[in-house]
Amino acid sequence: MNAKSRLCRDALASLKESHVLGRGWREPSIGIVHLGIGNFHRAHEAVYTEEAMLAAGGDWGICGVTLQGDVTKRDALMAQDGLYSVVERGPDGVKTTVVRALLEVLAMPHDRIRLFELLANTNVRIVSLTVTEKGYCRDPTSGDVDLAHPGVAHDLHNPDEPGTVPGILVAALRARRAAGIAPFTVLSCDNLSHNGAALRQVVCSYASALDTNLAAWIEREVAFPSTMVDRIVPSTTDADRDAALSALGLRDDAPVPCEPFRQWVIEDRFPAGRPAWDRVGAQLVDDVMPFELAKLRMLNATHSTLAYLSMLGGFATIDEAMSFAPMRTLIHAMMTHEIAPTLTVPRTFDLMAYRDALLARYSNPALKHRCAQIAMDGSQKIPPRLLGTISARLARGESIARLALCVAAWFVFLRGRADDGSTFSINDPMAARLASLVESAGNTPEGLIDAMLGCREVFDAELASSKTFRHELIAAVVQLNKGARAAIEHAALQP
Ligand code: CS2
Repeated sequence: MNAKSRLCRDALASLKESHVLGRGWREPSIGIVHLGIGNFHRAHEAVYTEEAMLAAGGDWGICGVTLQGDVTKRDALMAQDGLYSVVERGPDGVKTTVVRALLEVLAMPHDRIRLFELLANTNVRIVSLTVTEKGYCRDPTSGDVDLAHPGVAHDLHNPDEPGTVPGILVAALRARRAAGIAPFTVLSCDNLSHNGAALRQVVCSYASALDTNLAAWIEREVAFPSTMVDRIVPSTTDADRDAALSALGLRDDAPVPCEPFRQWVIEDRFPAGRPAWDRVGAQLVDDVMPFELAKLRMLNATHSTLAYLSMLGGFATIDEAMSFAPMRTLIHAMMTHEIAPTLTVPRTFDLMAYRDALLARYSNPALKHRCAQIAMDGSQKIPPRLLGTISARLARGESIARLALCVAAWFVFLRGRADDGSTFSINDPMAARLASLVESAGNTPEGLIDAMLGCREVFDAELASSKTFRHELIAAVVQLNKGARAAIEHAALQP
């Protein structure tokens, strides 16, 4: 088969054993519908699920759905029969593996009929999601569905033609209830605290706006287990396509780069059953919270810190930023002195070892994880990653200087200009609102801080009124105005 042949199911038999997750693959039927068919899902849940089927069978094939209206990803994957490569890039080299669990890809709104056909199918027992924080259409203050969200408003007026996550889930659950079919389990795999409960509240509050009896049924009958998901998965580049071609001898237009590390902690509540994820390394637990908080606060908060300081200081990738010694010192100290002390974890969970593993993962020179990718959606990421930690530290009168530096770096980042004068656009669902706040703030640190702290979608009134928080933010902006690298060096020298 010539090198330009496309990856396809007919070519699977020609692949080397090292390029598949295991022999004895039996094509399953679809048991999972996944909303948000981004790179993360394809390198995480899809891999665990294929391995679980290889280990213990089961019809847990995946239908992935993109909600963005763009058919490019659907067409690229369907041209390969849903197949794609996971290109693991570690310090010891590259490992390319073809994943077979993704059987079908749909694009909303084009494929709505097919989607709801599947969601009504009794063999579909799990609907999972990786739609990022902004996909939940949440009111940041109440946690209910944001009724002012244009997509939500549309769906409430057109409940049979939904396009949002709550709209789709409620329409599908309503149809199953009407048909007397047991509900599917709704499995959030996003970086949100209490992600299952958060999604449940959004879905039930949306359903209440349509039909309080339906909302009560969902509340009573539908499981929304929480999870903690972890794998660093950058966006796909041509280098990944080249790696897949050279490894497989087949063209793969949609490979997924990732690190070797992965972790999945899942609340074990699946009334309709689940794949044998516990057989392939996932941890099935009663309480995900300790793992979820540790990951959000230790990994995601330091990721955002690295991203915003790097966007200002001119580091393109996480590993490049970590090669700047004061940055490594800052991140190490942030986890050790300001984040880890706020966490309560099982005795077997060594937070300092977790910290050191994160520093090594960030320093992986093979991954080239772009800071700009992590810097996206700050209005959605800053609250769950940093503000709970800051509030906890303030309540105990403990220092927050490093945490405040990250928040201040996000504020300065919103000006859209790096220290070297280069400019960048702000990719955030609240970009227009944030831009107007920054513009109205003037040039003083106090003006910027007060304008941003007034943004109730991000800062609740109690935290915004903290004199200590405001003082630390102003001090951080004063340092950042001397240059991000200087601010990092200054922070690295603090005890
Ligand atoms: C990153 C996360 O892009 C980001 O915001 O912090 O995607 C991070 O790579 C994952 O949560 C790691 O598990």
